[in-house]
Amino acid sequence: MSIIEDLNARKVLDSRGNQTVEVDIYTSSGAYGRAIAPAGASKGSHEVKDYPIKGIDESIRIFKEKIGPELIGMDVLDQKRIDKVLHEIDGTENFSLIGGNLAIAISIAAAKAGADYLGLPLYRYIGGINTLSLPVPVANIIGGGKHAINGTTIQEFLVITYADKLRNAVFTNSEIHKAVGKKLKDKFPNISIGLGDEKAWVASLSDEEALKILYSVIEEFRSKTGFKIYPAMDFAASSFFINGKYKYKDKELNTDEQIEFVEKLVDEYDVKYVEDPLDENDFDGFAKITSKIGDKCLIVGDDLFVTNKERLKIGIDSGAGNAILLKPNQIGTLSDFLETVKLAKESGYSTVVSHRSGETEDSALADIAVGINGEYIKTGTIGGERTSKLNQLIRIEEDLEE
Ligand code: 2PG
Ligand code: MG
Repeated sequence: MSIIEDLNARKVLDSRGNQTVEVDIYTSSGAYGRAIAPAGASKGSHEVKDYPIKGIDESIRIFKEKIGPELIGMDVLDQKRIDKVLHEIDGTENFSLIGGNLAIAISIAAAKAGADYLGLPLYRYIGGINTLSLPVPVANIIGGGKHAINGTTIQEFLVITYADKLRNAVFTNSEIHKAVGKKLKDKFPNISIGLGDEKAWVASLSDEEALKILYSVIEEFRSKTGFKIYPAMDFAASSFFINGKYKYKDKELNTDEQIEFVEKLVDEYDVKYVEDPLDENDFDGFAKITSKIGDKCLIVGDDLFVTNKERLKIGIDSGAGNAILLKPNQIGTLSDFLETVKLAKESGYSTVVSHRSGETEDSALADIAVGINGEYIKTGTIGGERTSKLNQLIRIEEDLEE
């Protein structure tokens, strides 16, 4: 047992300069855990609420008055009970009273304190002796949507590198990021090329132009490295699904046309991963696209499933998607997160643990991805808030090799 003796919650900054919650937990045995919540920009409407209507200050106030005192005396090793108490104090379906970001910061801080008490790294605490594999990094290279003004309509153009070692995949992805940046600067010599929220390149490109440039660089790196490298895309389609149509800068598509467009891109550019290609409420559309191209491509539900077990069940029953994006703060506690992971695995869905567009130096996501034997991790390519996770993965790889 390691009893919570003291805890604290404070406001700190995320990578966009927005305020977010950090929680510290101290136990009587001297164990300690700290966690910071990230923040989304293209949030799914079915996610838990990140903050109460009155905002982050209200979360902190409730923490100081109610949650903190309630958690003192509890055993940090009893993760389920701690997470249950958070639900009980909140009393809503979606953490709208206390805020999911406060809940997840407490939940992960407790797990870190538990790991510290046992003298284990967090990934080992979560995964035990069943920690067997490392996730394949999915790296954002060109972006737009809600992560960058004047970028592409599709939110993310990413790469998946299957290398001999995780660190070689991470290093290759960062070289691809540089090479794409150079191509863009050569293409637009008189315009400055910027970076979006996730440090992906932002340029005035059509979606297909972006994919074409990415693919040409991938082809170079395939022959240079001998690794299997593929393009991936997060459409975040709900963000441009307006009045029943998918609105691109140059065209408007109905659902069937959108499915055809996705299929065409998948075939022409060897795309192996497509996230949220359709609106977040369109389970039927997801089932249709999965039956058409799910044999050759991951169809990943992010806003569709929002890491929620009940929504994943609907997907499983209807054949919607074959992979799930897993973001701890979409669901609010580590216990809920782990239940969704369990269901995904039992149902043969691929697992992709993911960062948010607003991130922090907290590297717990890397440990969580390894702890659950996640197949993929989507956590950006460059930028300190992204490399904190990638560098932690490199350390874990070294640990597992010893
Ligand atoms: C996504 C995420 C992360 P956000 O849509 O997958 O890339 O974006 O955190 O803004 O929801
Ligand atoms: Mg997404």
